[in-house]
Amino acid sequence: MTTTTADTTAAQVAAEIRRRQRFVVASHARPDGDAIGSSLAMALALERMGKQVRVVSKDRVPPQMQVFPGVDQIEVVDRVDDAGEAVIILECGDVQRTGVAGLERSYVINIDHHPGNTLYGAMNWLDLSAAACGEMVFTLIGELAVALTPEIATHIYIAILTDTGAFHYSNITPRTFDICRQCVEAGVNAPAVARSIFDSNNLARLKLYGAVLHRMQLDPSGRIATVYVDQQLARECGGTYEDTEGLVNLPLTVKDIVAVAFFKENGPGDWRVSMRSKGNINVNAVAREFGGGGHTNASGCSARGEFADLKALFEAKLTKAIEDGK
Ligand SMILES: [Mn+2]
Repeated sequence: MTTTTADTTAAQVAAEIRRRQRFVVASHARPDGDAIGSSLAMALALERMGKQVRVVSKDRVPPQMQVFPGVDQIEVVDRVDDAGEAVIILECGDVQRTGVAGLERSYVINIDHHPGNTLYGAMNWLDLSAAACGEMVFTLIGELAVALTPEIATHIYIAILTDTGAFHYSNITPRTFDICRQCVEAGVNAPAVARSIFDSNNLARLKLYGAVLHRMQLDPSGRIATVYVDQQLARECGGTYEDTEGLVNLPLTVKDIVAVAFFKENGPGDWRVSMRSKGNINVNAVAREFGGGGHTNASGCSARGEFADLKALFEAKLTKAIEDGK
């Protein structure tokens, strides 16, 4: 059965999974906790059903995630030649976000919680109310009647913990905590997971945080923080760009700061912009103006130009987002 609308249910997805044997599971490039957790929870559940499954990723798993079960089975690839009987794509608003070629040759099951999903699958199951794609995978695993092992539960928990900004974002619902409760009952060591993900810094990273925060600038209202890092600063501190993951969240620990734009220079005049916000301030709307996306409180996009010009531009966009969120 092929559905072209987003009205699909978890039960329909489960039915399509049951009738197939060989799967590829993929998520987005530069995988985050939801991408990795959702993919591995899905893969581990399929394996328990006796299915064959490959997990592929365009980019490697960040170091702080490498300690978790099953991470070593993720294949870092640019393309797949044999996409199995079905490809399950998690967490991707469009198929290009995987960064992996050849996936669309198979029967694509698109499972996502991002607004603006392009419905690229043969089957499209969307739930914009899910705090993490991991919540959807949890529901699907229940439909498939696979028991919640400690390993599967750990990956669901990682997905939720990271995609809610450690329970800071406005996407949280009672269901979020109900799923987390069931994960902890199934054996998740919640403090150990949090320590691994959030407290695995090295000294170079901490120094880089310090240098970047030292250059932080506030808009005249004091509500919007702008931080930026270029290759030279990263080198001087002995850190890498990978070490700046998580830094974007730090300015929001200041009570009066409600939105952050974090600029990373990829090359001359070529910037990756990550944004974070509190409450109803919709940084996804800002990111989408620049061809990016994400969620209300956490989004990203690319932008070209001089830093000073981009800083002014994003401050103006974020000021409008603050006003729209009131
Ligand atoms: Mn997600």
